[in-house]
Amino acid sequence: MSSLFPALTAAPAGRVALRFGDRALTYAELAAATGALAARIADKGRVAVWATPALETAVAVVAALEAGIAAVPLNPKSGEKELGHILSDSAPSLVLAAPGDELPAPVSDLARVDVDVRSAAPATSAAPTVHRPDAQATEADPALIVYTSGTTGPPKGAVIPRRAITATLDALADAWQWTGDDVLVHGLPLFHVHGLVLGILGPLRRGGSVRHLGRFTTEGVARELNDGATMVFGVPTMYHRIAQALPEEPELAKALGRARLLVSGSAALPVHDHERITAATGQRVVERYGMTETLMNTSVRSDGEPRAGTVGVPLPGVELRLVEEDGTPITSYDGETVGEIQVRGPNLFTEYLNRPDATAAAFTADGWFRTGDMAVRDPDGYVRIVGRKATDLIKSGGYKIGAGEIENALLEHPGVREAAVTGEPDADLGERIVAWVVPADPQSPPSAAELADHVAHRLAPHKRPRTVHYLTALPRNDMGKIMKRALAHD
Ligand code: MCA
Ligand code: AMP
Repeated sequence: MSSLFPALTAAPAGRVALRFGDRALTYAELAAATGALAARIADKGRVAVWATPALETAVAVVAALEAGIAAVPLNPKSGEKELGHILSDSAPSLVLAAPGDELPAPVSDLARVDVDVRSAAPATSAAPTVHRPDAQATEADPALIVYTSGTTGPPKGAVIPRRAITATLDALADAWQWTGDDVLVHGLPLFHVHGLVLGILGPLRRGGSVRHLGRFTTEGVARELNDGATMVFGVPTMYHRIAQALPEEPELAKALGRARLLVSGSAALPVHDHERITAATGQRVVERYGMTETLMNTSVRSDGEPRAGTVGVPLPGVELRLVEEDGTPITSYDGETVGEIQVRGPNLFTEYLNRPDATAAAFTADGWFRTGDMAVRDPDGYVRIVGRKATDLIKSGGYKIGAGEIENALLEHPGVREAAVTGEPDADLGERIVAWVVPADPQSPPSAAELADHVAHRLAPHKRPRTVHYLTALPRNDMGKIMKRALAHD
């Protein structure tokens, strides 16, 4: 079986693989660091990674993959409840973290291995010969377990096999003519597929470079594009911020004009933002469509016709169909008939960890994965996503957030008697989280800031409600079910 990262031994040893701020690793240095760490953890089963936006996270994940074991990336901003769930569900043997990183409970209860990014080999020497046990791993073995929200309950761990990573990255290389000459810039978090698989493992599989901004800024994007970066990956909120900044930052327009490829994903990029960016820079942003469970399914190809508002065509190796409510495949390509997207292919996850019920529900009897995304197909096969089946899934800043999870957290606040959560359109975030709360004591309701903090600290900051409405009762139907549509239109 071929290595996930042939470039670790084949790329010119002095080529820069990773750069985070003023810290960088060449391929030779990366091979030395990951080789040493892989040898240390090869018999450790499954490991957690404290996924800060830092060199150590990239080294830790590559080392785990080189060792042929699975990595569970942890959001360092997750609260105790969320981390507790992920750790008890995935049961890692240890956590990989940067030296000096303070780990909160319950992560601090795990055995810890510090990631040393400066193991041995000098920068200019050829890549060292290190025992690379991933030669033993099979394509079906788990590579990553990435936690993703559902409509209700705590997040589920999507088990992503090695095969899915190679299949998706190689299909994207074909669609985007992505090579080792590309230098990618982004500021995405490293505990989700977008930032980690596409944004770090992608360039490393190609033998190219990635420059991570630590945190996204328009200035950072402009600086890197002016200094040789060729590609940008971002969520729509980042492109919206770019579109907003363009009138005031002529340097940004020039820098974007230099890029080979601008890619947006994780949520729909509004046509207005597409148009503003194209008008100011002459560039067209390319959209691709994926999911934690499926990695990438479709993309506008860099050699194809760019079309704002579509996510392009199925990637090589991906089978995609639209189905009616009753599962009947839709055969027309008329740009009008709406159906649920179902996909099949080597890019898919294998299961939700410890959740055979949820895994079974996610697939049809003949192996198609039900995405829950609703779409139409243009006559030439371009897919347009028009909505989602579940209104209880909110996409905010590109993060998928289940309403039920936030409702449960709100109900755990002593000042809350009843709670419902909805998503509302937001120009910056796509959707913002709105909480509808019946306070336990109407005379002294908990403040909106207190409830936001409560959710941020239990779950994660991006799951906090941005708006809180106070009600005397939630609208319910005869069955006692909360009528969220009535809420949203109040
Ligand atoms: C504010 N903050 C708080 C609170 N209020 N912290 C704790 N408690 C509070 N009450 C902090 C935040 O932690 C953050 O800290 C800062 O204030 C700003 O918060 P926020 O407004 O939420 O963040 P933002 O800067 O506006 O974030 C926008 C963003 C972000 C950068 C676009 O949403 C983002 O990185 N999105 C990417 C999501 C993503 O990668 N999704 C991929 C999954 P600080 O400033 O220190 O951070 S989808 C996927 O993988 C599939 C496969 C796909 O298709 O891609
Ligand atoms: P996640 O579960 O966080 O990986 O998010 C996956 C979901 O993000 C998909 O099911 C889609 O709803 C959405 N998504 C990803 N990329 C796009 C895109 N380019 N356009 C519209 N929605 C997208």
